Amino acid sequence: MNDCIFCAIIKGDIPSRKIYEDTELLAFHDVNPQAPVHFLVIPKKHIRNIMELESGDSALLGRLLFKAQELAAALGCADRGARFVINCKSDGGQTVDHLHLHTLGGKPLGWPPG
Ligand code: DGP
Repeated sequence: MNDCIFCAIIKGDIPSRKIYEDTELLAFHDVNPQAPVHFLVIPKKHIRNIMELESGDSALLGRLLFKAQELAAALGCADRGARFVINCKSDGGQTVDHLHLHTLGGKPLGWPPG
């Protein structure tokens, strides 16, 4: 997708603070952190949002979730936990149309969201 910010990050055209990368996944710190730990894990495949997942994406999404768990633990969130969030479309507050899982931790987080 030519106009996708996260595809540009994957290509290296936009810099990011990468935490992890393999052939299918990229993880990087959020540019506007809402907690001491706030990173995103994205599939390199351009999937616009969670509503556009297909059955063939199951293993990819499983890997993505497990990677977020691993990285959250590595960043110190294993004992106290974290929040794992996927925003979707306008009502869900999605601002970047490339599927991404937020991981937020390092402090107690409020609930419910506003
Ligand atoms: P969402 O509202 O779920 O679509 O969140 C998108 C997140 O992406 C938001 O927390 C800010 C982050 N973000 C947007 N542009 C960039 C960028 O260029 N670099 C990084 N690292 N994060 C970005």
